[in-house]
Amino acid sequence: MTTPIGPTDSSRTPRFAGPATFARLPRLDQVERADVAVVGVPFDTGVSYRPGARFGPAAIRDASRLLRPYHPALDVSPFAALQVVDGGDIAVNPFSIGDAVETIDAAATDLLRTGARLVTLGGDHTIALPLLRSLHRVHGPIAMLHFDAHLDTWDTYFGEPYTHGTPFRRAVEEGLLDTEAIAHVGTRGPLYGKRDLEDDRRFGFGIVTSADVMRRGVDEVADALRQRIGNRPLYVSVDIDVLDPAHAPGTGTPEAGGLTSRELLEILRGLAGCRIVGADVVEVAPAYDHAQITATAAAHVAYDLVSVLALGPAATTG
Ligand SMILES: [Mn+2]
Repeated sequence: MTTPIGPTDSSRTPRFAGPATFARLPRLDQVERADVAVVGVPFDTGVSYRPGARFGPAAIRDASRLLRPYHPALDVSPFAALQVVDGGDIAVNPFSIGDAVETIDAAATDLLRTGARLVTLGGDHTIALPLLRSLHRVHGPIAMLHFDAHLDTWDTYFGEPYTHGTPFRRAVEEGLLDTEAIAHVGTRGPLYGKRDLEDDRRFGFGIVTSADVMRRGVDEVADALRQRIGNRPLYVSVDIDVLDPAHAPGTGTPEAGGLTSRELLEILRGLAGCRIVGADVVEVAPAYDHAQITATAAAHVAYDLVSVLALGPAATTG
C-alpha cells in the first residue's frame, strides 16, 4: 500500500487558508485510491421545521480546518492509518425528494465501488435511507446505531413517505436493517403519542434515552451497545440534534435535555473495534448556529468516526 496523502501541511499553509476540504485532506481525484471518503449531501427538502441543513456540509468543512492529525484519546493517526479524502458533494435536486433519494443512492453506490467507506455530511436525515439502500446491496441487513433526539420512525408527513422524520421506518420496511441489532441513543422530548414508542419497539429498536446516558454513564452504555452489535456490519447515524441545544443550537428540530458533545464523543470512541461500514453526521443548519458551536461539534464527530474506522476491522463484504 502506498503511504496515504495527509492534510495540507499547516506549518506551511495556515489552517485558515488553503482548500476548504474536510480536515484539509486531499480530494478524491487527487489520490489513486481511498479507504474513506468524507462526502457532503447538501439536501434539506425533507425537513419538517427549520430549513437550512443544505448548508451543513460547507459549515462542517470550514469548522474542520482546526482538526489535527493525531487522536490522543484513541492513540491513532487516522489520516496516516487510512487514505482519507474529501469526496466532494453529491449534487441533488432541491425540488424533488424522490429524485434526490435516487441520486444519493446512485452516487453512493458509485463511491462504494471504488472501495472507499463513506462518512457522509448532511443534509437532513432523509439522506440516511438511500445511503442504507446502497450499503444493503453490498452487505445485506445492517446493524445500526442512531444517535438522535428523535425516533425518525414515523410513517409519513403530509402524506409524504420520504422525509427526515421517516427514514428508519422505511429502512425496516425494506429489510435494510438487521433488526436484532438496532438502537436509538439520546432519545428525548415530547412525542405525538404512546403509539410512537409501540411502533418503534415493534420494528425492533432498542432505546437508550438521553437520561439513560446520564444515569448509566458513557462507558456502560458503549459496552452494552458494542455487545448488542457484535461483529455485524454497522452503520452509525448521528443527527447532531442528539446534542443539547447548548452544544448544538444550529439544527432544525432542537430539543432540551440532550447529550453533551463530550458524552457523544466518548460513546463513539467506545465503538472502536466494531465493523463500521458507513456513517453520517446530519442536520447541521448553520443559519441557527452561533460561533460555529454546532459545526465544530459535527466536525469532531466526523473526525472521531474516521478514527474509529481506522481502528476497526476493514469492512469486508458480508
Ligand atoms: Mn433525525
